[in-house]
Amino acid sequence: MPHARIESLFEDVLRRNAGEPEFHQAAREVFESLGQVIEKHPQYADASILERLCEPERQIIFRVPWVDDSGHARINRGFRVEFNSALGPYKGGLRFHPSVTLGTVKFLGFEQIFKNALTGLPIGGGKGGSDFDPKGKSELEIMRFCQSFMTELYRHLGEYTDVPAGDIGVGGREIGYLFGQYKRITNRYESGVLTGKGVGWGGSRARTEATGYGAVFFAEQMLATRGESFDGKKVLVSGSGNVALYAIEKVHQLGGTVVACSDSTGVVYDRDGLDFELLQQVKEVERGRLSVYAERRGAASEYRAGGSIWSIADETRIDVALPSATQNELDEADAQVLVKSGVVAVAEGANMPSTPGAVRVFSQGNVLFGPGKAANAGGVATSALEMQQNASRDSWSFEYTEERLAEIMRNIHESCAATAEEYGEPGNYVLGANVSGFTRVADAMLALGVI
Ligand code: NDP
Ligand code: 2IT
Repeated sequence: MPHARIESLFEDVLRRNAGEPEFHQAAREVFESLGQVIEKHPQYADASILERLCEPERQIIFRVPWVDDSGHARINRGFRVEFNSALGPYKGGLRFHPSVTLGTVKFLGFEQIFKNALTGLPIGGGKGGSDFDPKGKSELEIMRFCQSFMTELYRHLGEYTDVPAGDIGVGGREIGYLFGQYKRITNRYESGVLTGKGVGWGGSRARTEATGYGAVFFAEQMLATRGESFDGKKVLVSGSGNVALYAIEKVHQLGGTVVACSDSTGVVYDRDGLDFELLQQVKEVERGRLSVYAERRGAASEYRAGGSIWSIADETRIDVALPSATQNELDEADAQVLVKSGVVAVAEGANMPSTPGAVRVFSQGNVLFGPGKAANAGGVATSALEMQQNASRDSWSFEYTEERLAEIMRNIHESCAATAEEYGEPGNYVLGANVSGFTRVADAMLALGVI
């Protein structure tokens, strides 16, 4: 840590949040960028802005009881961490995955504060979820779970208070059940209380595509600083969920070729490029596994059960990597393989997918590295556009919404690049994103007083 006060504050974060290593990791990464800012602006330290930022405004933990198809009562744990509302209502997704703990939700909520500030839109930071595992559950079990989850959470939500959306394991189907239950309990058709809704009932066009498209737009901007584009580039995209899928589509539209993607059980490697339509059919429509995609694709596809997607860079030259599955999925050794392969740009579609060691390797290797809070901000930004449409009872075209998204990603890139330059580290998007996001939230917190 570059600064004594920040160092001692980080010790406090460790002590006050024991057993939450992902939160520690996210906080450490932001703190490491803030030395110069704190020196330059003593008013932030005087008002204990960092201390306040690390303490969520409110944390809600609740029991989620539901009945499975065989009639057994099942219990999960629900979370919502309302981290910071200096810039707007708490905003951030819900994650349903068996690995979810309070620490997971806190790391995601903390990242979300700065990400949302970077969008320039009026949204605060929050995150939620449950250790519920949607895998292998029937449609009715998913519905009952979502209804029970909302029966407890609804009292904390509202379009001016807290506006959840999707994340891992939560997509349009789950948002539908959650919204239905909210509407039923409150007797209000309050469209702006959730985002990621279906286009036919208050959702925004391009929200489904927004995170993946946005990550590719961000990478495109980074490449442009070196006079390069996606045209002819060979790309790896990890994951095969919402973010990965639409990152793949956009890379192909821009003339690049995505040769591999993955899920938690394996990797598909298609030397001549993935078949986006087939992938979308298997993953989004049929909710199938990647192994099914590989089977249907036949000789054009190789399925590697349990394999690592990054090791493909050991076999063939890779130009761009877009980690889009989950946290800490790309470690130092993976980063070394990518750098050796000649990778020029990495943009994080997922939240914190690269370990600190991996980020160091990219930086030493002069790789353009777009951290998640900048590169994947297109999803939440388009959620804010959905809130705008809901507030005006309007519905925009796909083309208009996508152009707004592209413009927001250009602005985020510009403000990260300009801030990095101002702080003497041109090209350091980690520093640029952390300082730029922090400054916007900190200035609003100063203006609002000690609350
Ligand atoms: P999905 O649930 O649609 O897809 C998740 C993908 O990641 C699946 O392929 C899944 O494989 C894989 N995955 C999840 N957990 C693990 C794990 N522990 N180990 C290995 N693979 C895993 O989620 P999203 O695409 O929405 O989210 C992906 C990432 O993007 C997350 O980090 C999320 O926080 C981030 N993000 C999402 C946004 C959004 O708008 N949805 C916005 C910004 C960031 P499997 O099916 O086998 O579990
Ligand atoms: O990590 C994220 O930014 C999201 N999961 C999207 C949040 C949102 O409110 O759209």
